[in-house]
Amino acid sequence: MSPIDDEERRLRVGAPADHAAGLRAVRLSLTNAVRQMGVRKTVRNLRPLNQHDGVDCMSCAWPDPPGHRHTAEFCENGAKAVSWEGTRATAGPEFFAAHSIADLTGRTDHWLEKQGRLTHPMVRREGGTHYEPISWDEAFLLAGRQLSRLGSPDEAVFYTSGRASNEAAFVYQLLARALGTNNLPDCSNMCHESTGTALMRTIGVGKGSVTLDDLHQADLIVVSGQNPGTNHPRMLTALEIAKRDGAKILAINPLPEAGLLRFDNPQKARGLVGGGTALADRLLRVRSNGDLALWKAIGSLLLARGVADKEFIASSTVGFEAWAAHVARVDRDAVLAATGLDWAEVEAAADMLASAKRIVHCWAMGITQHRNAVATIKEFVNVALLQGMIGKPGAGLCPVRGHSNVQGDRSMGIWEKPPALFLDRLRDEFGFEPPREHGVDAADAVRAFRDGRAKVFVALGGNFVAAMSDTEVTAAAMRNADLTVQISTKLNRSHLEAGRTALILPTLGRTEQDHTGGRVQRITVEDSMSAVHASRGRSEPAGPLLRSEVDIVCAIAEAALGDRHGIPWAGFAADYRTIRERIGRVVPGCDDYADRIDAGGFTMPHPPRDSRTFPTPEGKAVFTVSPLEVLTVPEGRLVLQTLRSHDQFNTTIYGLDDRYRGIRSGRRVVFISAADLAELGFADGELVDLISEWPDGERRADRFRLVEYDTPKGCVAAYYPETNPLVPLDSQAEESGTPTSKWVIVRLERR
Ligand SMILES: Nc1nc2c(c(=O)[nH]1)N[C@H]1C(S)=C(S)[C@@H](COP(=O)(O)OP(=O)(O)OC[C@H]3O[C@@H](n4cnc5c(=O)[nH]c(N)nc54)[C@H](O)[C@@H]3O)O[C@H]1N2
Ligand SMILES: Nc1nc2c(c(=O)[nH]1)N[C@H]1C(S)=C(S)[C@@H](COP(=O)(O)OP(=O)(O)OC[C@H]3O[C@@H](n4cnc5c(=O)[nH]c(N)nc54)[C@H](O)[C@@H]3O)O[C@H]1N2
Ligand SMILES: [Mo]
Repeated sequence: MSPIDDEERRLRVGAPADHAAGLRAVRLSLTNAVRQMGVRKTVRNLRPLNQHDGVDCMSCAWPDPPGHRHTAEFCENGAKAVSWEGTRATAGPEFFAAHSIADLTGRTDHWLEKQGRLTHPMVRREGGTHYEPISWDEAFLLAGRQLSRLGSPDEAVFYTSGRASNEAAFVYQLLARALGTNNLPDCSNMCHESTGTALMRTIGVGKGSVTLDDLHQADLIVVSGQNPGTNHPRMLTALEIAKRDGAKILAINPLPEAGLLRFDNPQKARGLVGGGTALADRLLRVRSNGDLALWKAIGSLLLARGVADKEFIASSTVGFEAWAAHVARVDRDAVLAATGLDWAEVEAAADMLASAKRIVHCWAMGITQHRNAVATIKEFVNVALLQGMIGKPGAGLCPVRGHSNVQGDRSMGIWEKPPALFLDRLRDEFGFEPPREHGVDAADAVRAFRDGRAKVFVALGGNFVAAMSDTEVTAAAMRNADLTVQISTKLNRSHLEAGRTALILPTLGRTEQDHTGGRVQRITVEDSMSAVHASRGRSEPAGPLLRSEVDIVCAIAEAALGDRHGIPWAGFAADYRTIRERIGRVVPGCDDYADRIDAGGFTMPHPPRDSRTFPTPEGKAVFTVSPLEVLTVPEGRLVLQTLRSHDQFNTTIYGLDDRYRGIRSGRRVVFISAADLAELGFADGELVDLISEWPDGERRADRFRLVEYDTPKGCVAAYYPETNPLVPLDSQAEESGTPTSKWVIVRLERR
């Protein structure tokens, strides 16, 4: 029986949950942790999680509370991430001898990672059918030789997933730039790139402007396009604290996500006995992509009611008049068509904003992965500026980041469009002229390999083939590479759809002791609210051959560059503090980095948050005007959003359940409204193929079960990465280039 047949047979659909977390979640996470890691390792790994001088959890970028912390300062999904890394299962040379690459290609993503931790450097030589062991020295020689022989440094692409530490990220970008390229795409290109683009233009800093205290002190928290119950469970605690002090929550989401409705805090007796806290005071069931229109409408209503922080607007912003004139003309019918809401609902939401004194706007992928994502973010920034909700206690902009260190990686220079100041400081510190031309982002990287312009792909973590849009196109592009080098903890699709020669370099995870250079090494990370601190793994490495990311990157650099520019690669690997000293001299805002980390960490400067100064070209915060475009869908077609289940971390599938949405033992489902089922002539439970339509042709993903669900008419949802083959490579957000993973036009075909 094929894996898909098997999954189809087991799939069970029940009622969705109406609240998140609670005792059951804790029990499930502990049972699962002990099963995968054993009791000793469970205690060793979970106790220091998110504690002062502990291990930074890699499940999301939510910040740790500054003061008192609970004994168990982690969530169900954090425990899953730690158990997944800490598993006793391993996939070494015998495993790869027993399974050809063709065999592995036929397995599911869940099965691949479930085989356990990678323990040996492996190579698939040109024409080979299997991965075979290779020594570290030979692997570095091979990678170094290919990199040093390229016709142009731009034929190399260095991808980063947001789990890499600041130290690893810093030496990695140094390697790319010392070689001579800014080809540093990262998972951020598929994630919060739209946020960075919109915030840079409007407030001059591409990061959020709040601290955890601001959330606690807010009297209104807007949660747009985010499912915190699954993806940022510790955020629910912050929402609960704010609510206890009288805050209101406005959630904007097509789906009635359990974590937006009600929360049983597992850390408190009240949570344990049930009841819990009702979270969203109002849930606006916006139609997919309706947010831009919604915020224009809210802006116009607030203006009409005379809500404006006139002093702030006059002293600290530009562009107000043009924006006010623009939203005053917004057409109500267009807003209703785009949002699918009643006007009364829009007014009620505007009322909530009008009567609040301290507002925090939170958002995630439901906003950033749309064609007009940048315009949408700029639009609620307009509203935040109108109300002066930035740079004051209890108020601000709070993009909720995904990967635990994706923000830190950007600060360290993982960026295909590095700012000139960063490059100048890099030049001054290392005495070479870094390349100034922009590099490729994730989508352009695919195009470069597809068209033969790039030859070597190096990945510091992640699973590029499964995470990127247009799976077939991306996979074919990767197969076109001369060499792929994957620095990984677990087996995944990117190891199978790889270059003619392919290396897998197994690395330590964040929970593991790092004794590189014979000393106890720490690494550092930056959370979603710009707090930087150290993390030190506690458990025994999954195997004796594993090397740290820093060590691997420095060894590749040495093999590729020798002593070019006199960069002390071996010295960096032997003592990460020497990397932190360089970070302190290169990265803006990180002065005396090494010392301040030793003293317990610090929060990176953020001028709009700290002093209401805005480092835009105008020197002020900028109101922007974007056209209102109501995206329409041809007759008989639906808009598909691709999202996460409760049992996955991006392309890592922990299990086949999605408890909060009532799904068990299967992932190939499409959530669809009763109205669409009736209109299109389908029944709940039927099997369909999904076909996406795009000018350059159709794409298919086969065999999904229809699940009747409370989703707006015209909007369907299914899990990523199974649906990534449907997202066309060229379907990207304007300005930011992010794949439009939440806006894919599909039709259904009965099987
Ligand atoms: N356990 C766990 N934790 C994670 C991850 C994980 O996979 N598992 N991934 C990490 C990463 S990298 C990231 S980026 C974050 C992702 O965190 P989220 O952004 O919460 O992840 P998604 O599952 O993509 O959920 C998107 C949400 O947006 C809503 N949405 C979709 N389209 C629209 C729209 O047009 N408008 C509005 N208003 N809402 C919309 C969806 O209904 C859904 O609730 O989580 C991080 N944390
Ligand atoms: N259709 C669709 N596509 C999407 C999204 C979506 O919502 N819909 N979301 C996008 C988003 S927000 C993101 S962030 C990307 C995620 O893209 P990626 O970051 O590339 O993908 P992950 O699934 O997080 O990567 C998982 C792999 O990372 C490796 N790994 C785990 N831990 C470590 C470690 O400590 N070190 C190293 N070196 N490797 C490690 C393991 O081998 C594992 O298989 O996907 C994007 N793709
Ligand atoms: Mo992400």
